[in-house]
Amino acid sequence: MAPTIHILNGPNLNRLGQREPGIYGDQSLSEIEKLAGDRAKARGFAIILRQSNHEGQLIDWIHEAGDSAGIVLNAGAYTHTSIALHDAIRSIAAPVIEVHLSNVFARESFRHHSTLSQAARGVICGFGANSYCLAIDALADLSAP
Ligand code: CA2
Repeated sequence: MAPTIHILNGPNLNRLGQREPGIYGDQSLSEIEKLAGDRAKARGFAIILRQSNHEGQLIDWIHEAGDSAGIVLNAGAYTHTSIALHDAIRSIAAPVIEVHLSNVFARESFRHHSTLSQAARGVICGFGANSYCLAIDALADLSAP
């Protein structure tokens, strides 16, 4: 059976494609998920796709994915505030790749700090929807024998 990876998206990412295309691109979350699904399949993974606007729900899903082949996590603005998500990442064995559509370092200073990066296996930002595909490639490389 194919190993499973989880793509978890946080608050407001369900609004993609409707506003601020100059920052986040013009694709909807469903379109990004389709792209990620295709890449995951090409890299031999089964994929679980989820989005929530609620921190506790994201924490529960991180726990659930704890023994999977990995998590691609765009925690939205919780990236910059959430010690609970940091602790959730540290509480599981699966590698977590933090992703962002935008280059957060080229934006407002409150986006320059991530509470998650220290706990994550790696961080990819600034490549739009391709950030997710690059993260899936990274998980595939990590699982390679
Ligand atoms: O660049 C990213 O992927 C972010 O994680 C997106 C978050 C933001 O808070 C992070 O700093 C960087 C925002 C999620 C989407 O917010 C929208 C805002 C306007 C229109 C549509 C979505």
